[in-house]
Amino acid sequence: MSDLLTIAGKFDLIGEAYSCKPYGSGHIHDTYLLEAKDEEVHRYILQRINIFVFKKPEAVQDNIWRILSFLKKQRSAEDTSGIKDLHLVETKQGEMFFLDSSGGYWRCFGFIDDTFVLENVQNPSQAFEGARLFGDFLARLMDYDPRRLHVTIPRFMDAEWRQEQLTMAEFTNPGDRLKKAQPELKRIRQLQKISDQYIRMQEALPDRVVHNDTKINNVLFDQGTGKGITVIDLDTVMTGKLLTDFGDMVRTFTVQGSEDSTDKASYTCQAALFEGLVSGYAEVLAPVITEVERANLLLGGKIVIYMQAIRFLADYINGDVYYKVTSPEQNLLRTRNQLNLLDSVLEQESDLQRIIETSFQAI
Ligand code: ADP
Ligand code: GN1
Ligand code: MG
Repeated sequence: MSDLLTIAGKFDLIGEAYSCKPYGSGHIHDTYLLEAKDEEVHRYILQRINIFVFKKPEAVQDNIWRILSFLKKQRSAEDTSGIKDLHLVETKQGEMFFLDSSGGYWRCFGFIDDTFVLENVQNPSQAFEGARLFGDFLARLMDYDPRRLHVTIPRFMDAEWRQEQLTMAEFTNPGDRLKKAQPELKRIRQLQKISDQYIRMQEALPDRVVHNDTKINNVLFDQGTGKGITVIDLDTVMTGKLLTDFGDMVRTFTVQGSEDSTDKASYTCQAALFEGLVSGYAEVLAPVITEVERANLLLGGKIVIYMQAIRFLADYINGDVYYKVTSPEQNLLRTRNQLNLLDSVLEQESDLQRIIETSFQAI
């Protein structure tokens, strides 16, 4: 704790830091809730950036700073949306991160009070709200020149690259887990056509500044109104395609169980939640989405779930080097859940496509 408080003291906080405890359930960084006080308590999020995942943490922080500055300038005084953007807290030296003596990169954000995070969507209106928020984020960044952003993880949403990574894992088999992964590898091979289809058509999709991690627990909801108010986790904001932002919402907004669920039935696509999601996205993006994007939204869902199955399986075979795990077969279970979800999307494909058509027509 005292080390954490020493690190906290490097940032330009209001008051004196007195408490710092692990917080949240993200898979990537070490996240802490930091409290400081003068006459009152001030809360912050302190994070140690995962430098195995983000090889250039300076670039990550530079991107976040650029994006937040742009959003701040763009928001007019009359804005009544209730949407709040993250606030990056500088170090006392005016830097965007603190580098400790053992090479750890630390950063700090203002804690957005009176909010809650969902690990699962419970009803269609929450799916609507989350999608409205991620749609708003994309729409507000439409005028931001994507060339000004660093690439924080190369080929992040590149289906070919994800397949190559799985092949490399199979080839090297460093965790000696290949045998156990055979049924999942077989199913992934059978689903290869999803990737072929996406790769063929992605050239027709416009490049946009996208969030790239539109998972439900990267949205903060207002405790009073239940409305989505802040998009967090901006590390992967880069040039990309709208389809994969939509797709990660299909992956995380339409299921009732967690990625680690042992109840297979809870990890299937619920049409009512999907409808909420699509309506929220359509509400903000219908005026700007291109015809080819709209027509292929569902393919976005399929490719992201497919890539996520590959990513969890490659990490399982590699010996759990990327995602945080608490048990040895967790990444294999996560893979199975993704494949189960993908099967359920494929089974309901025509119904889901109809929902997309009607939701966009209604706007
Ligand atoms: P990871 O990349 O590991 O997912 P996140 O940046 O998403 O890290 O943060 C992890 C969790 O911390 C989030 O799911 C959320 O619960 C919480 N969190 C992060 N930033 C804030 C913030 N500014 N205010 C309130 N909660 C936050
Ligand atoms: C990670 O950081 P977090 O937990 O929001 C991952 C996403 C995956 C997700 C799977 C930088 O997201 O790409 O989709 O886990 N983030 C990174 O749950 O790899
Ligand atoms: Mg997160």
